[in-house]
Amino acid sequence: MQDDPYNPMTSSWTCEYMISGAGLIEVSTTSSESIDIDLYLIHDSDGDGIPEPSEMIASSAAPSADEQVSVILPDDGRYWVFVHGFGIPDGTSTFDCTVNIINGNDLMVSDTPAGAIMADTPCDFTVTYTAPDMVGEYDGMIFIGPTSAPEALSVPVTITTTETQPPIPPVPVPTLTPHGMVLMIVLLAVAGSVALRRRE
Ligand SMILES: [Ca+2]
Ligand SMILES: [Ca+2]
Repeated sequence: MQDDPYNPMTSSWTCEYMISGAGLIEVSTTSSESIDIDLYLIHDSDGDGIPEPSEMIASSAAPSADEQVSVILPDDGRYWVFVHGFGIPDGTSTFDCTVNIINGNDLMVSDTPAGAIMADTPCDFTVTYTAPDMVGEYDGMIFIGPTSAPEALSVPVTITTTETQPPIPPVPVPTLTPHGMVLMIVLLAVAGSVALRRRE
C-alpha cells in the first residue's frame, strides 16, 4: 500500500520475530510491479514491545522494489520487518518478502586449534550437527575470525538430510590470512533456518 513516503514508521506491511542466539537475519524484497517499496529492520532494544524510529538498525531504500538488509550476530529480542510503500502508483500492489533467520545451536565446532595459527598453514577442525527429523535442506553458518572480531569471516554451511544420512561435508577454511600474519581464531557455529515468502 502507499504509505506516507516521508515516514517509514507508517509502513502498512510489518512482520514480527522473536530472535534468540541467531547468527544471521537476512531480509529481501522484490516485486514484478513497477513500484518503489523500501525495507527497514527494527530491534526492540528498549524491550517495550513498540517499534520506534530510534530502534531502526538496518534499512534499504533504493529507488525500486529490490531491497535487502542483513545483520550478523543480532542481539536477542523482538524484531520487526517493515516494508514501506514509498511509491505505489496504483495505491496497492504486490511484492515478495523473504526472511531468512539462522539461529539455534544444532551445529557444534570441536577440535579447534589452540593458540596462534601461522599464515598458509591448513588446520582441521570438526563440525558436528544435530539433524532435524524432517528430511530437507538446512542452512547454518560458522564464523571464523580473530578474537577481537570473531565474525570476520562467515562460512555458510548447508546440510541436506536424506533417509540415510550422509556424512557432513568438510567445511573449507578460507585461506585469506596474509603471509607472515598470525591469526588467533575463535569459532562459533549456529544452525537452523526459518524462511518464509509472503505475497500481499
Ligand atoms: Ca521499543
Ligand atoms: Ca525502494
